Amino acid sequence: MEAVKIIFLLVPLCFLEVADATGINPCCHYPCQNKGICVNIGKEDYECDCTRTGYYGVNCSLPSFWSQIHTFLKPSRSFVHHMLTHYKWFWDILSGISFIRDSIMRHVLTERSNLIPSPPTYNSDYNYLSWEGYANVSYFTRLLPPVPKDCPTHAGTVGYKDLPDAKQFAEEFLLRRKFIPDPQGTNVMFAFFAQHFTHQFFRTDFDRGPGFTKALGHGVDLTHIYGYSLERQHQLRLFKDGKLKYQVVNGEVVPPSVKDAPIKMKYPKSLPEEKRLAFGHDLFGLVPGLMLYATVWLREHNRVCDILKKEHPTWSDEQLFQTTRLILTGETIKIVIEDYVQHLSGYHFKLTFNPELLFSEHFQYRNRIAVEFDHLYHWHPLMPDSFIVKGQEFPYEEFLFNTDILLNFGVEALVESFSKQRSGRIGGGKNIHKNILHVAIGVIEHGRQLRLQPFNQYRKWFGLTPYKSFQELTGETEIAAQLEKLYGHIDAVEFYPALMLERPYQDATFGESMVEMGAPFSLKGLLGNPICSPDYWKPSTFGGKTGFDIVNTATLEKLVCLNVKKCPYVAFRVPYDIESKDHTKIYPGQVRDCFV
Ligand code: ACD
Repeated sequence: MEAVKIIFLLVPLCFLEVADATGINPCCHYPCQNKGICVNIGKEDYECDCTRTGYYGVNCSLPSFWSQIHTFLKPSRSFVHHMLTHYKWFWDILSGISFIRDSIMRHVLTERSNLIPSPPTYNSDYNYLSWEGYANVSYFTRLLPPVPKDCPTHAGTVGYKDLPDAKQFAEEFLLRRKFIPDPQGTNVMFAFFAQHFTHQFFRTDFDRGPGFTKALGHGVDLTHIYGYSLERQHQLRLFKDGKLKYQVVNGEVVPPSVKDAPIKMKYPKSLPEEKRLAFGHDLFGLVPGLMLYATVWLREHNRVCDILKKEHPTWSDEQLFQTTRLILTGETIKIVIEDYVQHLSGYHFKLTFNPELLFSEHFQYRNRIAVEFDHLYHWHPLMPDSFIVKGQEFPYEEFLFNTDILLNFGVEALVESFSKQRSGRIGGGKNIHKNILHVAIGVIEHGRQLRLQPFNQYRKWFGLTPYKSFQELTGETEIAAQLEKLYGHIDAVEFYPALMLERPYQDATFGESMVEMGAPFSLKGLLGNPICSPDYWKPSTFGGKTGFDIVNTATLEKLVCLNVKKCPYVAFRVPYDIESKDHTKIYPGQVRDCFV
């Protein structure tokens, strides 16, 4: 044992010699393992702070007894993922036994959330803990501090000095040649939900830089529905019975025009004023998919107001509005966990939204959006080559800013069409439509500007084994060889490019890292919402039992079908069996009676 310890102690000494000789900031080598914190001492020395890591030694590489037991007993992530996505009969049985289902769900929530530091730690200007970094919420937080500025390469010490040109990289590895449909049967309805929902908390403040955000609520605050300032919210409100402004076009309730709700929206100059609709988010006039969800949530808000008003005829407009907003917040989280993440995960285990599961745990009801989460969530491969509405094909040029598509086709037709059109596969590369490739180029460039640590450092942070080769990352040889030529070393590969090019799980939307990194940010963000805390999570917060029931029974299907005349096919998955060439064959999970 002593001999082993001596070897461990010698490793850092050898390493320090190298650092001495080269005069390189030793933290550029990421010497501290297992989440130890690297602190420079003088010019060429360092110290690893191993406090509460479960490891000790100069580089926090020696496991404590309990860490060894834990590592030994912990099954690999890919094994757990395999289990969860296979053996449906087994999960059907377990999901039916409520206390087992609850314990599994509690475990998922705590394991995932515990990976996210709370309170948040670093930001893009502070790679050490500081009050400014903590208190200034106009920054995105960061899981890992930026690569120190004095490191010899962008990745620290490995890799080439010059990175591949972002545009050339995206054109070579991310640009779609031929549409690759998502093997999980994900549809365009899902893609637009993702876009609509995430834009409430991903709003980079590009005027200040890619490390800043304009979404100061850092989570599910529904500012994309109600506006991100009180002034904007007030312009969108009717100030009667808690409701939002609306207009009726072709017999359908739709958002008001900017003439009636004068707020700043981004539209091309050529679009006449009466066709400009007003939304909580200034960019939601971009695509009819966003307009669709904005319309559905607007109707839902006013529908819930009517229900509350009936139960509480004495309530003011303000109380009706505020309570309805909390109900919609609960509905959103419920739908995201039980419909959206459930679909995305491909799990046979039934995920549940039940905040009470965490009441016996140590859990911080707060959240700060991380810049890594924002980058990870650039799921542009989801977007198809064109959009099919009631059999009519719209290329991007005709789809963008086309409010007529919403006004003329209406909610039911759009829901049905988007639910039946397949979206693209996110992982695996070469699947971003040319019209939106610039967004991916931007993410790569911003990742560099922000000095994001290399992908393998993030793998380690999330408890995953770092990839040893490019082949292991991509699961093939051709792209791997090209990447190796560009980066020189697997430890130099960048965060976003690697997430996109990682070998997807078999028949899945993306690979291991997207699941293992995306889930902690997501579940912490969802359950960290104040409405999930013990003081909020009770019927009175939602106006009583009726409101609480609305939250607890919310589904995507109800959201749509309670707000249209005739319930269309609505889901996050196409209705047909994607394995079969015959697309009239119905996917077994989707056979259902119409809700209303
Ligand atoms: C688990 C659950 C399954 C996780 C599967 C995939 C996760 C991958 C990416 C994130 C998915 C969805 C994001 C949803 C919501 C974001 C909410 C953010 C709120 C601030 O195994 O744990």
